[in-house]
Amino acid sequence: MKPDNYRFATRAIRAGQQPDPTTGAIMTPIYQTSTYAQEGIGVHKGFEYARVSNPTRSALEANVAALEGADHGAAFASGVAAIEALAKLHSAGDHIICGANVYGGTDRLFRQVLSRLGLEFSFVDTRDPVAIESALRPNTRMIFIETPTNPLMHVTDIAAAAQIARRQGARLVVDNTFATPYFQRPLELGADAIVHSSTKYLNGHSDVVGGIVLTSDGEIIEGLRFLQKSAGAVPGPMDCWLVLRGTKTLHVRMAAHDRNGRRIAERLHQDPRALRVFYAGLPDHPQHELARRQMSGFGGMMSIELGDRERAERFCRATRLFTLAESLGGVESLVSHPAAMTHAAVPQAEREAMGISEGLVRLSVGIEDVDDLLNDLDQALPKR
Ligand code: P1T
Repeated sequence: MKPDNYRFATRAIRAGQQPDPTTGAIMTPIYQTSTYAQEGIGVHKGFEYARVSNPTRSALEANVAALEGADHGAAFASGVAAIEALAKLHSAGDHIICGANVYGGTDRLFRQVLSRLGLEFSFVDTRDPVAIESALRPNTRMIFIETPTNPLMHVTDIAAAAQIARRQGARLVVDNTFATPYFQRPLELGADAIVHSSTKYLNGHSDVVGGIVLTSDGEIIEGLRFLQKSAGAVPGPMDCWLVLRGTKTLHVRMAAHDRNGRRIAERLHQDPRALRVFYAGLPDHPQHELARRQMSGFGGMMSIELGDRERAERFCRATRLFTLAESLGGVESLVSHPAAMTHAAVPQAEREAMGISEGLVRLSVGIEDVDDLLNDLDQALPKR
């Protein structure tokens, strides 16, 4: 199929997948093989060794590329492996601007691993395009943003960041894990590449760790394919197959996450026990208008400020449906404490300065019955 001719739901279910040429199997087989027979030296069917390529992985890459409106996809063994590969397109002495608030593991990778290898990083509040502009150096090669951010739901103007990147001759990379292509398509706003932790909404069932990069830039995809082959952080075929099964219902799940997310954010917003609710869909979110412009929905991620660690702990102990766990984006609802869990690796001063406090808890609203979720939050919120 030519995916461009179809709308989102059709692409989610069909793009990248043809009936298996040998059997007619409708579902892409799990090509659980490490290697492929060759007819003669250098004569093969396009597959030589599974680190380099695998048909199940190729199907997933084509599927998610079609959802993001990209020409190419490159799948990795985890979200952070995908982000590492993007950074490794660059060399010692190159400078990368990273959003001040990103997933704690991204922050740790940049600060504690890649800085040691000579890449230079600046962490900048990318909500303000002027701050991005001021952080530019002659050697700036990449601007890396998350929007909305984990866990504070900060929103960056993707089109404005893309213009700055273009003027500089740098690449804009957007981590689109929270919004997914169902609600936000950064390439259409000028980004050069998109990265996902496919562990989250793309897979949607909390049974895989994976990452994927989508791009229409020939140089970027060539570099990523070289890194898949040379550094080898590739996903196994079973995991690719599970994500491919997940993307078939992405549109259905995201619409349900969004419905539940809006209801819950609105209810929490009216509840004095939640001191602040961070959700881009609330009219009092400082960047609500921008979020409405560049996103078509707000999904199921939000954070709430409960005041102090003791209240946060009481809340996390008291929820019955919202399970205390790392990760997000599955059909089941989860709660987490960013300061102690997902963002523990971020230097404490920076964490506190941006508002990842000891009283902050993050909700990944699932697609259970919303009244059950509302009741669970109501019984768990600590009295003031
Ligand atoms: O966990 P992994 O698949 O390696 O993905 C890393 C990652 C990248 N980008 C964003 C926005 C993320 O949220 C994550 C992973 N986040 C969690 C595990 C979490 O609980 O926030």
